[in-house]
Amino acid sequence: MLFKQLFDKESCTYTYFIADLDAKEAVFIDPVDTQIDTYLDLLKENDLTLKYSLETHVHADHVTASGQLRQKVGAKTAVSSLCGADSADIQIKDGDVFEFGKSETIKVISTPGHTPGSTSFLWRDRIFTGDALLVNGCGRTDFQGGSAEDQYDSITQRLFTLPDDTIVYPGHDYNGRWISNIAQEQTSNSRLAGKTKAEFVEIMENLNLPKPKLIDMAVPANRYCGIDEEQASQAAEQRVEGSDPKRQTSSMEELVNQVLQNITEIHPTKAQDIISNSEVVIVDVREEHEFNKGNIDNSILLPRGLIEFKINTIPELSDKSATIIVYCHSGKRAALSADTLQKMGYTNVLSIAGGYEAWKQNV
Ligand SMILES: N[C@@H](CCC(=O)N[C@@H](CS)C(=O)NCC(=O)O)C(=O)O
Ligand SMILES: [Fe+2]
Repeated sequence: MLFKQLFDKESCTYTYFIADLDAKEAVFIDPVDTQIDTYLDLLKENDLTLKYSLETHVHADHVTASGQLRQKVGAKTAVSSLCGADSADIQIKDGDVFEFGKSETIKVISTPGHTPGSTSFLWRDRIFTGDALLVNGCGRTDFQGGSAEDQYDSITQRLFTLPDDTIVYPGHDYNGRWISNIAQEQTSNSRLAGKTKAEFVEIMENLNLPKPKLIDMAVPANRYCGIDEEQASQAAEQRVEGSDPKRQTSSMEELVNQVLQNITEIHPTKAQDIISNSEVVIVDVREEHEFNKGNIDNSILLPRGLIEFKINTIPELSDKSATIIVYCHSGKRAALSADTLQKMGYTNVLSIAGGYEAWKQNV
């Protein structure tokens, strides 16, 4: 095996590289776009095929190299289904298992808090915690739909229940530390050791950290795996069309089927009826290039993956009891968005069945 902990000095990000040198297969976790040449050299020098490029979350402080790794060496990109990064090949959910090499497995443990889609990966006796648990710290929870309460539960119930000597590999360190282990964090992490949930939340609410320098550029770019939006959207459409029955991770179709049980879909003519007769906020959750080609009158553009990031900047969405009608191209992204909005506390969300395509045919 070959295992490397790589460091990007600009963003203080750790990237992990795991390779089975006999089976010639490798995996990256959280690659950074500016380091792409190092990654390609590593693969070439060892004659390796890159099977997966995994993300612990949609990063706010750097752009991922996942999309480039997909384009250049054919890796499958993977990120939590809760991140709204529809262009990733694999929409990860808790409990998924990635297999590579002769018999290596990486198990997915959902650890929301820093962002709703934050994920940790367990490989052998090593846990890659992204920005959930850091060495003597943890990821901030004040943007991208973060939640200090969820962070506390993720760390104390999911990570601190791993064996004591599990090695912790963080997503960042700003003070030159590289690793830790579960016992050490449990006993000495200053934000968590011996702290109640309420004490933890108070600490997190008073961090007063400046915004990451690249956030306004990095979050939108990372929803497309760090590459050009149109190319990434095309890749996403191809992925949704052709599902792989042998895959151990969930497809977009499965996710949509699950959320359809929790949300309310309405026929386009019913939507038009509501729009003509009452006060509603119409939200188009497609991408900007799709919106620009035609949309429902008076709709607001809020792409699905930017909902948590941008919602506070939209005055029409400040009232959580407002009637909100969401739509996308064919109904899938709108269903997922309606579910997200409901989870954020919106109580009156409707999704147009069949999306803008059905709207055009019926209205
Ligand atoms: N100064 C850094 C800020 C980095 C930052 O806010 N990092 C996030 C992770 S994306 C965090 O959770 N930091 C935790 C901390 O600084 O305690 C930048 O501008 O990029
Ligand atoms: Fe982060």
